[in-house]
Amino acid sequence: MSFGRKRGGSYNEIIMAAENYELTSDEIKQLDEIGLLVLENFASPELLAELRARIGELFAELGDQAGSEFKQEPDTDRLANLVNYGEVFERAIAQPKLLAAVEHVLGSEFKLSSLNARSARPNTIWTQPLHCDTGALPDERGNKVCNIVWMLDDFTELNGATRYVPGTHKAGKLPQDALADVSAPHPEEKLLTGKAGTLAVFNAHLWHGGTANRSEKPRLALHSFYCRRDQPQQQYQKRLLSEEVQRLLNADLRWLLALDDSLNDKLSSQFSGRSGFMK
Ligand SMILES: O=C(O)CCC(=O)C(=O)O
Repeated sequence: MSFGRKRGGSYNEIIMAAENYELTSDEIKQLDEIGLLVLENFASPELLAELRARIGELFAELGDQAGSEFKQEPDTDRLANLVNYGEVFERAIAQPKLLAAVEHVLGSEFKLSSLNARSARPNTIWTQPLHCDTGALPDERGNKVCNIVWMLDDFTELNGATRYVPGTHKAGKLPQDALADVSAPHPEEKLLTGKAGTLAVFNAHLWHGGTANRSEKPRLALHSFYCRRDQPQQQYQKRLLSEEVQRLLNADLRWLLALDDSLNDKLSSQFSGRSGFMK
């Protein structure tokens, strides 16, 4: 890894801290071969409680406006643009071990693309189509997108756990171009189940999607989504974060959010807003 060099005139401590978290060979193997790395008990009970409490407050406070910075999804409650809504989210996006995993997927030139919460409503039949995030395929420079799914509730066989098709991050094709029905079960799909506090780092070219929540309770996840710096952010942070929030961010978070990055301004002002499956 090539951390510790100067970026835009200042050392980037976020990235330097990530360098201290070498992934194990088994973790690298999971990311490279399956396309996903599961980190059990990653979020401490305190962090989990803080995230859940703030997200609960935001759903209540924002009401119909919840998630309005992005797109609507059937049978699902969503929040978008979460860096705008509390310091706990700044901590979530800058966890060194997670950034080390993101760096493994994307290389050292990455940024936050968006931070969303997604709650699959109970007793519903909506299944997300298999998709790659933002509909992106890797190019000659490598992977473009990496998503981290934070289980803020247990993910079970019944309550809408995420499905994925191992190895498809290397398929070089989007599921909609390869499958007759992207909403149908895939013969090789696996279900990502686990306890609240477990995280899964996805090479987001992996074919994946949320399943129907057939349980009696909502199923909540946080998605911290990163992309290569030469790609548009899914949510253009400079436009969406309030002036006050931007003023309080340190240089490292400003780098991670690409707030002082003219290439990002060019890309994200024109091309942000893409989803892998929502119009
Ligand atoms: O929340 C999940 O289970 C995964 C959601 C997902 O893949 C998405 O919204 O793009």
